[in-house]
Amino acid sequence: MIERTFVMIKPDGVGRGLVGECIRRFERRGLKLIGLKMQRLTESKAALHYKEHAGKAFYDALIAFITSGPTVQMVWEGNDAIKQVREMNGATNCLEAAVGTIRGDFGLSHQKNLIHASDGPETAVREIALYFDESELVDYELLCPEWLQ
Ligand code: FUP
Repeated sequence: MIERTFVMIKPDGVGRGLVGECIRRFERRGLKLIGLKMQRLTESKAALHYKEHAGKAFYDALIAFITSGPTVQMVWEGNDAIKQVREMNGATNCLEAAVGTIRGDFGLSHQKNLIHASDGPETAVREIALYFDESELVDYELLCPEWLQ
């Protein structure tokens, strides 16, 4: 089933010059980039993004980290995109992420884990709407989409 998922490259991913690497992986997999922007998150935006974690022991440090530098927001579309992107990112803690995933190949931290992706269909809808107007999502055809179904 064709799905949309929200992906964000975190301040460590931007600061380490891994934006292109992440985009390259998703593009080569066959996913379609339909939304893209860059911003430094305000505390209030970060609090909305991570509202499910409010009150947890790691919450304050997480908000400080995610607002510490620029981030890149993307919407990717494709067959089973939500699960496939999560698998390409790897386990939340980079120390437990499989080699071959973005976190397993480029990270060594639990908190500074380079990239975020929606964990389910409802989350994807909520997160896309948090960062993008529908008018900012672009409709176009990839070359040879029949190879990706
Ligand atoms: P994920 O779904 O992989 O983005 O992970 P979670 O929603 O469980 O956690 C959100 C972020 O909080 C993670 F990306 C990293 C951070 N975190 C910690 O710093 N410590 C923890 O114990 C758990 C999560």
